[in-house]
Amino acid sequence: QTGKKKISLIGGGQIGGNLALLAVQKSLGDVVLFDIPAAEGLVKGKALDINQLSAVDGYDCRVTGSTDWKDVAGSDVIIITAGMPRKPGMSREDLLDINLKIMTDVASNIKQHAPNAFVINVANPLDAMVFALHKIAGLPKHMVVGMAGVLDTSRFKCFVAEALGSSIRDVEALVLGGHGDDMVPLVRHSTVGGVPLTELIAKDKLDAIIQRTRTGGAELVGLYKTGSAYFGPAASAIAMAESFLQDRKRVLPAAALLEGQYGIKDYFFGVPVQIGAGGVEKIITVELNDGEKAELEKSFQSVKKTVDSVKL
Ligand code: A3D
Repeated sequence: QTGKKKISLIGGGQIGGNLALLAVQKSLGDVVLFDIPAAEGLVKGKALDINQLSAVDGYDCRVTGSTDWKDVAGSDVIIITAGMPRKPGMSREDLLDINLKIMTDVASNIKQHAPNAFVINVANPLDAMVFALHKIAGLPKHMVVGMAGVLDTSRFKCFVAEALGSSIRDVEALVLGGHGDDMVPLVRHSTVGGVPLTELIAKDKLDAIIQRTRTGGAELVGLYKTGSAYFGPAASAIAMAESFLQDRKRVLPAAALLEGQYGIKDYFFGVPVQIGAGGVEKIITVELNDGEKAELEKSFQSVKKTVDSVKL
């Protein structure tokens, strides 16, 4: 036992390995990289590799590869990436059956071994998996959240910065809704250096950026062919973990349990939330116009359809 925070990563695949590296590089805490026994060599190998890399730049946090849930006990943060990624031609919903089985195993073990952790889910289909996680693990609603919005927003910001040739640091954007192709990039609430996006980019160009953002995941699946994005998803989940561990109170888009906000009740859905030491400390409501409301409703209906098919 050390005085450092403890971060457990459930799933030591593509995203899991990058999460471990980023957590160490940002000195967030000691890391347990957990996977099933068949992947013991993979997680022990990644742990050893990262611990050796630590000497180069002098990182003080350590990674342990493990297949024993006992090692996850006492975690401050858990990030779940256990589950199959998409292959070309697959939708996120095609992963539901297989990933729900995995989530059932993972969530019951979290309930048993680390019920006090702040848990961030990354596995797809995102909004249904975080719903199942919350139900099965029985965690308080403010301690469970799904990562999608930070990644979707960063894709949008990346395309905007590219189109304008401007620094990505000055792009502020908001993407609401489910993690699917009908997510809702809110152009009206997006700015570059405080200037509304609508004044900087022509409508047809903006529409193309919105469409590319919506299908951003599939674009990467098409390029990689054997799996889905991993650098972006890892960095995005780490931003959320960091805000919790360091009580930064950042306002980030994430899938949180809604209880009437945006007219939605008892579903996890992507909205701006404040993440601090208390977990999801606030859910922020944005005034939407009729067009935006209609788009959000369409996105919600897609999420609802998948979630309602989940039998627990
Ligand atoms: P991959 O590299 O296959 O890693 C998944 C790991 O999970 C593998 O090492 C498996 O052995 C492990 N695993 C399977 N079952 C269990 C279990 N019961 N307990 C512990 N570990 C287990 O996939 P990846 O890292 O590329 O992607 C992981 C998940 O993230 C997939 O479901 C993707 O669809 C999803 N993903 C989500 C986003 C979002 O923005 C929400 C983006 C990209 C990928």
